[in-house]
Amino acid sequence: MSVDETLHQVLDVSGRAIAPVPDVPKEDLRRLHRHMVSMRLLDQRMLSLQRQGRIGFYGMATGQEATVTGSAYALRATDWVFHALRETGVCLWRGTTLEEFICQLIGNAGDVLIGRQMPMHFSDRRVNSVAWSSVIGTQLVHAMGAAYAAKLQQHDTVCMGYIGDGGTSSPDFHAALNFAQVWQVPAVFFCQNNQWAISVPLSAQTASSSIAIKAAAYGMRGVRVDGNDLLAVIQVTREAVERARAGGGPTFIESLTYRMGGHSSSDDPTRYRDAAQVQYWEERDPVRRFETWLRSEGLLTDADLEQWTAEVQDEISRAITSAESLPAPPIESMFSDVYAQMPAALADQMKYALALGKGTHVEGAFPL
Ligand SMILES: Cc1ncc(C[n+]2csc(CCOP(=O)(O)OP(=O)(O)O)c2C)c(N)n1
Repeated sequence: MSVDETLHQVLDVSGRAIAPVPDVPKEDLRRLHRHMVSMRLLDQRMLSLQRQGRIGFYGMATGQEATVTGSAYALRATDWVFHALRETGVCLWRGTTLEEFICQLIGNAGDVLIGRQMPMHFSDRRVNSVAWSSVIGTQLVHAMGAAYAAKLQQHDTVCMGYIGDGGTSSPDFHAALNFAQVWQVPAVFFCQNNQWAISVPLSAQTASSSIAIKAAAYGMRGVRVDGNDLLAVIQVTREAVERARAGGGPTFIESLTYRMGGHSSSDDPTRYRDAAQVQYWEERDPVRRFETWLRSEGLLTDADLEQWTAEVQDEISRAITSAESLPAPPIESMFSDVYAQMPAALADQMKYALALGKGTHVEGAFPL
């Protein structure tokens, strides 16, 4: 199976089409742009909440809006997503609401994960997004396993596993790609190469000529796309997804992009990288590039942008207000979802915890 290390592009850096544009309905093109705008605004607002101490932790996808949105667009609602820190935008595209997302950042009663995950470790079963771990790379093994199950059960489901460039140095990356190709499972492995793994640059991550070339070691098809070019990402991901769905086996996609902000709200990237590099990528901004093309096609006006920005800011404000008004998850939720029938000892502990939660002293509770 071949690896194509050419960087696939549909738009050049200035937003001019240099290759055939994939078939996407006009209304979707506008929706895709609005989604990228909302991802960017959401990042700004959430980072500000974190700085005010209203949420504990946040991970931005600023600069990566096209790679996230374009890859999400290529999937069907019935497909499964195995993502990590930078792909919450995939869930939002698939129907998670802003309020649900913010509730997870707070870990309150409106959190679909009932406060059991770190902030930003979002997943949502209603949009087929699977729970993930901070341990980078593990989600690819899960994607591969679910894809294997889909194959055995003859579902026409595709499983999309996301990973970062740093994650490609993990043993799980190797295990997932190797098994997936040997068993020809309907998976797509999508690497957002944002060129930094916290403070480790790509040059210290791998000596390979690209990330895509790593597919060759597994006999897998590998492709490389300009991740700041929304249309190219849609095209390349769509091909891979449809190929997997048709029984043609997995694909490994390297989507070249750049992490404009810090690794997370706990990081200060000015301590380890050059302002000139950031400036270089600022000039390749994915949102502006797509916007320029939309305008040239007569699909976007200043008035649209103004309206969307105002609408999204308002949606975020309302979601924050509503999320912050909710209480903590109920105490019972600490005990649920473990056993089909709660064992007596656990039921006892729940009783004590409930009483303690109400401030009632319980004789003999939790002898320490
Ligand atoms: C197995 C493992 N090793 C190290 C870490 C610490 N760690 C957390 S995020 C991260 C960098 C991840 O970089 P990358 O995979 O490129 O994804 P990005 O955060 O850039 O999207 C590291 C090393 C971890 N969580 N898991």
